[in-house]
Amino acid sequence: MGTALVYHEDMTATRLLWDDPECEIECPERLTAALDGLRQRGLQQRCLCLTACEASEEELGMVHSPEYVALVRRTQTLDKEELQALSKQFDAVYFHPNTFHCARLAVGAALQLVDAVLTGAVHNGLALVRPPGHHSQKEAANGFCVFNNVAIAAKHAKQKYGLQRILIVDWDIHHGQGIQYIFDDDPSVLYFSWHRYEHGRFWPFLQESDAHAVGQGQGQGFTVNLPWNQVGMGNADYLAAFLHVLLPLAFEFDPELVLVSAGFDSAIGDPEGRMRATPECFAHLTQLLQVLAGGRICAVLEGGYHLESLAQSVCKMVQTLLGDPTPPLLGLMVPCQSALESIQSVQTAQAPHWTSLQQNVAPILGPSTHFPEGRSLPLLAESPTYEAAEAALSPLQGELCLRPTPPICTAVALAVPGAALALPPGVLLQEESALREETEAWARLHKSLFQDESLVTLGKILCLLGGILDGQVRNGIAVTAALATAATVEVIIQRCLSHGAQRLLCVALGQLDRPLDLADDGRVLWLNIRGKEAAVESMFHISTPLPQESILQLARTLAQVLLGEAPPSLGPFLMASPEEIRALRLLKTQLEPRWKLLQVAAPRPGPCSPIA
Ligand code: X5A
Ligand code: ZN
Repeated sequence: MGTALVYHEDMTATRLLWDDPECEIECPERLTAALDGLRQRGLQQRCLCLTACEASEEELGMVHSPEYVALVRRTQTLDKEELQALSKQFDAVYFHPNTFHCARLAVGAALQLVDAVLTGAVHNGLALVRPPGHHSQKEAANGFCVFNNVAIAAKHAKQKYGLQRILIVDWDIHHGQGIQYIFDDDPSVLYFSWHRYEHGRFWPFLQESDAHAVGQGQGQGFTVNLPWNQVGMGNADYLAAFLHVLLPLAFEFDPELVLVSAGFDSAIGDPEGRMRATPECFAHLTQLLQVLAGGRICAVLEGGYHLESLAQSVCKMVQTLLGDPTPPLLGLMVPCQSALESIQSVQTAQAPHWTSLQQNVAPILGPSTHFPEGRSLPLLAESPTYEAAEAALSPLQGELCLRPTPPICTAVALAVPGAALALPPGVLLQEESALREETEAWARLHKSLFQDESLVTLGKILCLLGGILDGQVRNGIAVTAALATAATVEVIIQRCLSHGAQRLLCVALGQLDRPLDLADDGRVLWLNIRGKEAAVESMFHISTPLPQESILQLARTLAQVLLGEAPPSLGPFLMASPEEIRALRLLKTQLEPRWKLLQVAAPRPGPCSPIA
């Protein structure tokens, strides 16, 4: 069992009892919609389902004051008018006679999930809870939140398991100011939050939600705020934030556990967020986090108010936690100007605290940078609707999303007897070969290089490739004699293209020349990691320096990761050498005009604009 799902149906037992347009969106149907979605797609059945238990008052006490806990406990016996009067004392909160029970279940669910992951019962998991938690503070309910589920879970992981570094990723569209306050001066908890901000004009209207708030005292640099100053942020903007802010810091921090404040009001269709990231984006965000902390991810539901969008996003996340391949992402991967400005503001604020940001591999863009046609700017666009996004799904996209996960994960074509590669258990050893005539036909492209043994090798590889192209096998490894490698790679590429592949990424480790007659039509992106030098032959033909690591070690790690294991931690963060930094900077400068996700810095409009 790999993934836990923690839930209790009693958490649907709290709801708004009076008229309040601000609070009515936090309704019981949120949980049932998410759960029904998981059930209908057969995902719930694949999880280890745990029934939540109430957290104890002692556990609540790790974050909240006894007086506040007593206040919430007393709401159990209040009548409607008293509940309404008490609710008014807080910002965007409602109480119900069942609030105390539900809120304790929500905390309990988060704690059980942490226990399941840290005892090794599961790799990761999701707690589906109400009420949410990330706005809640030591002595205050706030923004539909009563107890701070994720903050208590982090304290629990520190106290009970002695963890020293916990990463909290808050992708809810609101700022989890409650979590920020609780860990403000604590360097053992790195809190990352992005949120709709609009220069302070969006709820909860706090100065301390801006990028300059980085934590206090020892905790400086361990609060990371990324304010979105426009609505309409999409897949490319979210990915850019992860790639250029969160992941560099996370690798440098090297967490032992990742907690996700998983709010899905940051997805398309949500009335609160008004953003446009599609549900598939959450599969990718999850996958990017899976490389951290040995894959120990505990996600806890926060917001998410468009029932269908919420259900779909939850499903995409759970599917990824279960290890299914990520679905393709919709839309051009071009971050918008406002997103780039926000990202730069965090980088500037955090640079004093993080080595990975000081390297500043990012070139500062000149004002000539333009946006390609076809990307409407969020400001000009009307609020995107969920229905419009669904309609925009191309038939191909639909087909790709529906394609079932291949029955076989990793296959190995072993052509070198006693190959040095110690194969991890669980791989399928490929015995079959492609038909002899077919193999010979492909080999004829490279007559001189395929003889006897290498022809047998090629047959095995073609068979493996066939399995992948037919959807029977998810990925594979072929171990071949060095001599035929270049020609083999070329045949593989041609075979994929003739199958109808639109885009292929070839990553070549070590000295391997790109096949000469490869059409430079953008279908093949050739990335060679080799030697010391960096070179951009074309926008689709790139060489980068090879880090000091043995190829065999890399091959073994690669095999493990292909099988779905979490990659090993990289250990203490090492500053790249000046040589490597120079090489990477060169690559970025040259590649950026074509590859927009490399952009990290927005042109700064200043008093002295550069003269052309
Ligand atoms: C958990 C969460 C939002 C509160 C919005 C109040 N709270 N306008 O999404
Ligand atoms: Zn929210």
